[in-house]
Amino acid sequence: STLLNAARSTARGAMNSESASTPLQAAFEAALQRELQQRALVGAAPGRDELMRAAAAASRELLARRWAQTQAADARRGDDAGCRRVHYLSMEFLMGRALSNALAALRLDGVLQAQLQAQGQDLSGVLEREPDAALGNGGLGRLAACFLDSFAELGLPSFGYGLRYQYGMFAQGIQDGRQVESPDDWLRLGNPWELPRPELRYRVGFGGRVVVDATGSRQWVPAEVLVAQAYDFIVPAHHSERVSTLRQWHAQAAETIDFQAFCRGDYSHAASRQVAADALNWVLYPDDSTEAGRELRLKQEAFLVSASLQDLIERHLREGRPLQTLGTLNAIHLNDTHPALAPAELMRLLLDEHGLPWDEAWTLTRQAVSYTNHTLMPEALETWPVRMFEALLPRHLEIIYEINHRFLQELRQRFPGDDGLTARVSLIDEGGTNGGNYGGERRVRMAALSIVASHRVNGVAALHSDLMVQTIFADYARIFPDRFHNVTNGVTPRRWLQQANPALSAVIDGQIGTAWRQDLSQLQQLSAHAKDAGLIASFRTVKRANKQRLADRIRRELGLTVSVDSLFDVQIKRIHEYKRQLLNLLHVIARYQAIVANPDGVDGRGWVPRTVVIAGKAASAYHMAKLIIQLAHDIGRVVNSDPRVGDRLKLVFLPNYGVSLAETIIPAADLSEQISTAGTEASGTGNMKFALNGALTIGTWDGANIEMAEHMGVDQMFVFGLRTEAVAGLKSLGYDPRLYVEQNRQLQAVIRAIADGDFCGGDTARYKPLVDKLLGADPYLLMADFTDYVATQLKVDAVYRDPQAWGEQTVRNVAGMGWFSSDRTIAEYVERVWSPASLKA
Ligand code: NBG
Repeated sequence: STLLNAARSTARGAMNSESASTPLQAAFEAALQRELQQRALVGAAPGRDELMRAAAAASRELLARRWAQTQAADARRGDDAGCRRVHYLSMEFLMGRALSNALAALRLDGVLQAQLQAQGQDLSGVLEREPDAALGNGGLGRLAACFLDSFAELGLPSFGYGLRYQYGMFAQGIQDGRQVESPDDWLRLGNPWELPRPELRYRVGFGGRVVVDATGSRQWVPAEVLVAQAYDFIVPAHHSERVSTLRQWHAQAAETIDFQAFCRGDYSHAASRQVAADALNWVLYPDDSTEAGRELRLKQEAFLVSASLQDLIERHLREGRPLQTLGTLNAIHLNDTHPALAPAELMRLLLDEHGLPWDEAWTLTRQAVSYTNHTLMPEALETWPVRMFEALLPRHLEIIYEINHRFLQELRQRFPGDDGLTARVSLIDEGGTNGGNYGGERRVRMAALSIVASHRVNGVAALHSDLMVQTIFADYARIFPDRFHNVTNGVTPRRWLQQANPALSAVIDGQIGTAWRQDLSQLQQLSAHAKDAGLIASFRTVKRANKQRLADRIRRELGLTVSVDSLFDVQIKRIHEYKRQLLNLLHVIARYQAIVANPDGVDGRGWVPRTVVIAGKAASAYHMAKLIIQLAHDIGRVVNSDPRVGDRLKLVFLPNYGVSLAETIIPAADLSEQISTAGTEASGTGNMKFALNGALTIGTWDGANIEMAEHMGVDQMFVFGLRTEAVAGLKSLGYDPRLYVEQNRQLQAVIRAIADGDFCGGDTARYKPLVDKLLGADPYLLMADFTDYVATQLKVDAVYRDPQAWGEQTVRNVAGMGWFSSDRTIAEYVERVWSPASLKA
């Protein structure tokens, strides 16, 4: 793509002048000294926390200059730059740590390391003091963070827009094998990365009523007004001096104190507005793929949308551009439906604040807005009660009604007599049919609003995009055939290979040079060397060191010793029934029983030793998911202490999964578990990170696993299980899980062990809900896929026994991952969704 090429040639220029980085180093050293002095710590021995914050502040200072340059360059860019300025609206950005990324981008890691050595500290110990910015739940939020990295790398004029949550994703503790949640107070010591922007403030209203004046024009008079204040989080490019911006909104009361009440001594009343505003900043809703049906959540969404769009319009006008070019020069992207109020708010601003007529406002809105869907789970499709809109967003509701009226009117002309269609696609669910359990309440369908108001809608992997138009959005796809596209997800190679796995990166550099860091497709060159014993040996040496690091951590945290000679078999992601961590556990039990019955292996060749590692959080109200975590702990306790088993099998649950933990686990994995029921995982991005780090995948024909298999060669992956059509076919025939259990004695023994409480001292009640569900409905077809899964695990063992074969396959996996860079993903978004040309198509 032109954008990719342009970015790469700028970077070549920047990289050639490597010696010019000396002033940068000097500036960094000076800034670091100043920071330490300001903390009055020079002379005394500063602790690792102070060093971390001083280093962060010093790098931020350098990045702030790049920020100013980037902004100035974007403001000067011509209207025909070939790309619109992108505004990526997301309720989640799962950034993780920033310091090591900033240092790598500035090429200052060595400088800091030297400085720290002088203080008797090591770099990694200091880097680890930084708390994760965990302002997201899982894949959707981490994808947004990878996109910011690629925005910078590709030099795309852009803003990420999000909320500055006081508490991010909860911290997961384990007590007696059960998940306990505690708040994640990540801002406790401040955030060295953010630049407060006190001059950027916008008013956001809630409640009140709509008044009509003598001319018939409508104005919203909100009952409550909050102020959104901006904080900028800077994300650096690695191969140029560009940075991208994540602008996060913080809510404040318009008048923070009721002074009359204060003077009366009524302090709680005096503070009440501030308290109400703070509720919006409070917490990230910790739900993944489920609807968070709370008024506060709707207010958070409206707040994000309104502040971001006011900021966009302000900038557009400040740059001297007429409102009429708003849509051709700006893209507003909805990361799932959470910011789906954007089209309604944009219409309101254009109609009520800027006086545009409806048709013109609608054209601009449709040009600007695009939407990515991230899940097919019907229960995750956001809808809000009309009643809640009436109370909080009365003017937005009027606008949504009007959009709907015009949309349905057009439909009645195009498809006369098809009342079923209009009821199905209406922006308003009249009878609460969505999910069926809302007691007949009328609701606004946010996905419908997103589709109708967008010029582009996309899914996140080929299969998902196909299923999207065949299932949940089939009616809309018939109505708007040109609107739907696919853009397969990707991950940033900077964080997920270069930083997470410096040793493997060095091996790759040695084989093919360093260009892959910027152009991941270069990895393809490795396939010519896949049989090279020297390369395979280097891959293995690196893997072993990474496994040792993880083993050390497991011993430190859990007091458990695992062997680095064992195959590290890893599943890390949110705990969800469709992701089937339970299927993984069933295999662990089956293997355990087989080891006990045949300690020397079924064929007398012994067992390939395995360490099964699981990590992930369960939504706090998701009972089944929490039960799965508990089962993993119960099984682990029994298996790990059984002297008959020894190193042949260990089961480890690492608590408090997050970005930083993933950066340690992924480089150490031999096997990546991507085992969702076919047709349920929209894409997955963990699957990509593992393969990029030389783990082989055992996986279903689902999400982006399919495209990975196509790129590396399907023989390079361990594929098992029913495919999407077979899943659908089985369900439509009336799936009976018991039939599968009856046919498989191994499966019977596994289920019996759980039901009899073999792992929890004979407590037969504990896992009854879980067993009942498996034998009753088993909606994710674990029973149907069990046999093939276990057989495929044996194939994994067979290849692992042959180090040359395994090694060759790991090289081919890495070589095949070049396409899965988020740089490629963003280049495709530019071409298909955000380019001015996409408006003409
Ligand atoms: C998730 C999907 C993943 C996908 C990410 C990023 C939601 C709603 N969806 O499969 O489950 O990789 O989005 O697209 O979190």
